[in-house]
Amino acid sequence: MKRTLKSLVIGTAAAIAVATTAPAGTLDDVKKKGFVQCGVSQGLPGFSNPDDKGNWTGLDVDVCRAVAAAVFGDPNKVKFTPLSAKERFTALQSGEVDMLSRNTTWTATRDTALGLNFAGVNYYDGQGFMVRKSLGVTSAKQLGGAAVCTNTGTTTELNVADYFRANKMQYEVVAFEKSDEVVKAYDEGRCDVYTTDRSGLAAQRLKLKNPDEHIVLPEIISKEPLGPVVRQGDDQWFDLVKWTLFAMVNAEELGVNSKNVDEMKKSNNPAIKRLLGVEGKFGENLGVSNDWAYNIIKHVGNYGESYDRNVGPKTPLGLARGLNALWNKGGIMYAPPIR
Ligand SMILES: N[C@@H](CCC(=O)N[C@@H](CS)C(=O)NCC(=O)O)C(=O)O
Repeated sequence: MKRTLKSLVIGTAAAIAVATTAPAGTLDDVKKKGFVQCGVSQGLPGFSNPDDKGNWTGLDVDVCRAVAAAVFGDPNKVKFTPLSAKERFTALQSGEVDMLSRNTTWTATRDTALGLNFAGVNYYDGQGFMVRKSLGVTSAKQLGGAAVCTNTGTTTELNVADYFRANKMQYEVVAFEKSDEVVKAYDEGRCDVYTTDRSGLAAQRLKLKNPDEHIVLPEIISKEPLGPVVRQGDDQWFDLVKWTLFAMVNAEELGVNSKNVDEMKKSNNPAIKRLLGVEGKFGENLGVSNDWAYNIIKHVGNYGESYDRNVGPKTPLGLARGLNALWNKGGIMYAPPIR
């Protein structure tokens, strides 16, 4: 609690400083200290989750590891700071973390007034509702009068207010800062509905006593483009995080993955040559070595590999690619070209 208050004060000061003095140099700082400090969620299976040995995995964790691989050629040169939704922005503004990769929705306010920059989208999502099957509800439109469990400091809170107001339904919010408190309250029946990003519902459902007794309703009530975030005013670091994500998406599009990347270095395809640093000085222009993307792909994989490993149909989350499929495969995942 104390830390939250302190970082809130620092966070406010830093936000003002960001807006006026534009401090830079995160890449140099990261190189000097030898690791990336990455803000992640406190435990969201498939996205950022520690095992019993403190080893973090997930789609969001992979973005942190990919940045470490781009800077150091080593995906392990990263330290993780678990942050609640409420704490996350002050932690980034104050410099406690170098970047945030934590199921964070790109919104206008966050991208402007908070002094932050979104480096892209690593998961296109939308907000949904989960209920007990025994409630007998099949549509969110039947939720009038419900007690709704959710997290504080999120877009979720705001969307649910909009949705119930627009549909002229009464509701009661039961909100907590920590996600596990939300899960517990919902599981204990203190609320009828659990609402968050649909990917979050798929992840948190796994923590319930009897996951099969719950269903996610069909309505998707918002756009939640989730992606990594950096401080405003540091274009070099912004570029690096942005192009790390783009490299993973471009690698999938070009058919380059962690298994074939060494072979692919011999490819005649000029786009692959540029991606892997065989031609051009794209890494140098980012302030890292020219094999930056090779290192990302070799050690972390392309976007599709990361998706399949962490959240895809063969994982406990079982999320279909949907919107997150590549733009030429029916989705909207698209990266500008490396040239
Ligand atoms: N995408 C929304 C919601 C993000 C959010 O914090 N969701 C909760 C519920 S899924 C969460 O991440 N919990 C995991 C944790 O705090 O470790 C936002 O950016 O405001």
